[in-house]
Amino acid sequence: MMKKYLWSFALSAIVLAGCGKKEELPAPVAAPVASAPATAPVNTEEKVLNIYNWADYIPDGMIATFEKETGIKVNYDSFETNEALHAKLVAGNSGYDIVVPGSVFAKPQIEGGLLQALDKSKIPNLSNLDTPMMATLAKYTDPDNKHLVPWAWGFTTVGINKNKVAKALGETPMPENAWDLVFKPEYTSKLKSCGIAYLDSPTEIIPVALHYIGKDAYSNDPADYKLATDMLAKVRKDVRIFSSTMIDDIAGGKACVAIGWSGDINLAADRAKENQSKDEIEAMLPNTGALIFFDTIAITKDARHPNNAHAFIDFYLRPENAALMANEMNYPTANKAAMHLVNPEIAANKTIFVESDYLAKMIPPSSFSNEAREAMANAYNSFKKGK
Ligand code: SPD
Repeated sequence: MMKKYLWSFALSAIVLAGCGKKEELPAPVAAPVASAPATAPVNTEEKVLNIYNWADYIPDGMIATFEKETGIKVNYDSFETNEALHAKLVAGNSGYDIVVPGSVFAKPQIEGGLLQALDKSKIPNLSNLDTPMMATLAKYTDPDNKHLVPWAWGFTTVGINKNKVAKALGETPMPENAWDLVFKPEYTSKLKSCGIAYLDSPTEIIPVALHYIGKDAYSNDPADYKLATDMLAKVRKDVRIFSSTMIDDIAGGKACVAIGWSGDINLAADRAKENQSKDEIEAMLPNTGALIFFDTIAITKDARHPNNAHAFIDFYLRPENAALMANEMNYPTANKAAMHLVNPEIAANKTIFVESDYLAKMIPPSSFSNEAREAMANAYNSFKKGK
């Protein structure tokens, strides 16, 4: 228990440190209103809730439990990239009440008025969240925690099928830096035979490429994107797949190495075991660090069912539901009250709940200006087309 507390505090400290602050104690988070009014207002909304979340991010049965308990019918759709969600929000009238942007995009979405402030009196379970993590989110993404509640966090890294990679590399030993496997021609030229997959998103690939070449992963300078794509161009011919479905790509044998998300790579590992495959799949901890992300629940500005949305957020923040997400989806939760319900096997997995020594090497999330994202998309598209 104590170890887990230290872990969450360490994450907050790392994120603060990465943002140029030294050992500063997190600002206290405003206490959520925990008690319901004497007479709770009646929810007169139609009993519908439209949710748009990342693929493979919710345990089976969680929606059915919510529907049974509340009588609210949930329409649940999924997306694969922050860009896809962002485009829907910018276009307006998405029809979604709840969305789950990565914090990199949530910040400009808040600033652009695309998300509404939460009514904290309707979310008493906010008090279950880890205070230092909420302070971090407040400081760098969502001042006063007005709009966002963490769904989960994780990191972008390299996932491998160990046996296939070893076979394809032959005499060449594994590199010290796992990013070499996807960015260095010496390795990609060998691994192309068993399949290299990249996430299909400018804001996923350019930041890890920037980090690899020693630049700020969250640089807003288009000149840095040019340096990143110059590096990427050298391995472009070796990349077989651009997709955000690394679970299928790796577990299904289409790729032996992928740039992907920690939890999804661990899900691919679980799937291989379920299928009694000999393949051993592993989320790597590159010695130069990996990129941390936070995915956050928010209510859209034009949500037609905001009361139902608040009810779902409060439901998700129950310790048993947050723990179920961690246990089944392999992503750490920011719900401190859920930590004692996380399976020991998941809590002990160092590629899910990474140790504080490795956390110190990780790159904390930040965000990009709208102009930078546009420049990044252009650079990425040229790279992808091989131009
Ligand atoms: N299967 C759920 C994947 C969630 C990934 N979110 C990643 C955001 C990183 N930029």
